[in-house]
Formats: sequence, structure tokens, C-alpha cells
Amino acid sequence: MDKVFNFILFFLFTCSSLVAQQDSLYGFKANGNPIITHKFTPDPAAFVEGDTLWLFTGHDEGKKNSSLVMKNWLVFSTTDLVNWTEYPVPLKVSDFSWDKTGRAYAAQAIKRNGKYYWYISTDGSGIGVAVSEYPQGPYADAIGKPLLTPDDCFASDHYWSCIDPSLIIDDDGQAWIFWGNGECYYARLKENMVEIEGPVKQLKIDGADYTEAPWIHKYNGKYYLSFAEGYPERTAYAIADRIEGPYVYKGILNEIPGNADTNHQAIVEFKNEWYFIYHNGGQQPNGSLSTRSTCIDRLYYAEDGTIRKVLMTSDGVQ
Ligand code: FUB
Repeated sequence: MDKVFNFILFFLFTCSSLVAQQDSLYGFKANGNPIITHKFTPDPAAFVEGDTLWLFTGHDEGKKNSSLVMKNWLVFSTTDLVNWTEYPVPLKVSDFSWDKTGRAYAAQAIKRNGKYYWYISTDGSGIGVAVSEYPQGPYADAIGKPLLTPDDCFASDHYWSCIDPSLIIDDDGQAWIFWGNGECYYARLKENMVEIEGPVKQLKIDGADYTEAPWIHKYNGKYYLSFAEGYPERTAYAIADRIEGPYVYKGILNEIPGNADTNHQAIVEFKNEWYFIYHNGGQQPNGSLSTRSTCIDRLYYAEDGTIRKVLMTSDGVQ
């Protein structure tokens, strides 16, 4: 009798959890840029799986012009860049017991061996990695400690040097992580995606005024490293034949986004077109460090492999 009772309880609990999760999905349509208007969504990152683009963002909760209040990260998906689904909050900075800052800085997720690894940064405690069976989460801290800390940023002496991870799995299966504020660093990851392999190295790009937000991607066999440059930030980029460089500086890719001092980009191919995903302060007048929103515009390569400057639009992509 007890067993039947327990089974019924378990069944009811499972059904109510599924209904609760389903209930908390939120569907919305993008109407130009910014694409999300019910929340502030800075620091976008994205990957494509099948016919779905998965968008991972931070979450600004500050008042305009206040300092950054960022407690969690968010996940959205779309199959057409117009109709979007938001999932229940999949990861909070408080899920990382080692974090002392309470600030959920920029992050990027990537899939390997059937699991999803979400590399997050905090405002001073370092870079961590969370793992999930599903792109939408829920995610949990994979190692219970930071993957990288400011101590790994050997050429920097400011506390927020260890932020903004960007990941790539190269065609030979080697995973790499790039990151850094003020200086850009990179390292190999082991196949398990939760340990650094070999030394941390510094990446220098002649002619660049590197600030933060590296994004590494590959196009036609070449490596493209885009990053926030100067302050207020533009996005610049450099190209290399090998992942470790040398990278040749190619100049500005995107101008200062409206009403935001930071610029943070993701570059992805989706359904045979390339997209530039970034944030601006377009949802609030009078300036904003802390009310940033994700935008998407098209990205075009020239025949010589350079990238045309991004045209930021309020129409966005259809
Ligand atoms: O959003 C917090 C920080 O501001 C990010 O980590 C940087 O890239 C900049 O956007």
C-alpha cells in the first residue's frame, strides 16, 4: 500500500513539475532591435543546434545609470529570429559557492559529447563552468571551484581581469578558451571541458586597443577574434591562420552601440547567413551602463575574407 501511495505521490510531483516548467516558458515576438524588451539582456552569446539558435545572455537589473546589478543568466531559443521562447532562469551567480562578488558577468555556452557547458564569469572571483543535459538547463556548477582565477591572468593586476570567456572546438576536436579584461588570454581545455590543459598564454594583437569581450569563431579556415576595444567600447577584430596567431588587426567592426558604454558581441552562422549579436542601451533614454539589451543585425564578409562594418539597425533581422 505504501508503495502505491509513494508511486502516486511521485507521479503527481513529476506531473506538477513538468506543468510548472511548461507554464514558465515565455513566448514573444521580436519587433526589431532590441529583440527582447521585457528584461534587460546584456552580453549575448549564442550557438546553433539543428534549426534552433540558442541565445544566452546576462541580466541587467540595475536602475538606469546605476552600477551593475546582475544576479543570473538567461536562455532563449528561436528557429526564425522573430518568434522566441524564454526558459525559466537556468543559472544564478549564487549557484557558484566560490563566488564572492554576486555579479553575473559575461558567459558563453557550448556543446560537447552530448552535454552543454556554460562558461560564466563573475566580477572578480574568476571564470566557472556549469553543465546541463539540455541547452535550456537547469545548469549546475560542474567542478565546485573556479576554472580560472585572476591569478591565471599573469599580466594583469586588476581584480576584474578574469572575465568574458569565449569557447571554440576546433575541427581537430581541440577545445580552446579565450578570455580577459585589459589583456587577452587563452588556453586549451581537456576533452572533459572542465579542466585547463597546458599553460595559460597571453594573446597580443599589434595595433589593437583590446579591452574585453573576446569572441573566437572560424570562417573559411581562418580564425577570427573579435573583441571590445577602447572605452566607450567599439568592437574590433583580427584574423589569423592559426588559432594561436599571429592575429592581424583588421580595425573596427562595430561602432559604439547606442546608449551603452560597453559592447559585447557574438558572431554565428544560422541557416546559411551570418549574424552579429550585441547589446545596446536602446530601451531607455539617458544613458546606460546597466540597462542593456540584446540586438541582432546581419554580418557580411567581403571577398577577401575581411568583415564589412556592421550596420546597426532598429529594424533588426526578419
Ligand atoms: O556585463 C558585465 C561586463 O560588462 C561584461 O562581462 C563585459 O563584457 C561588459 O559587457
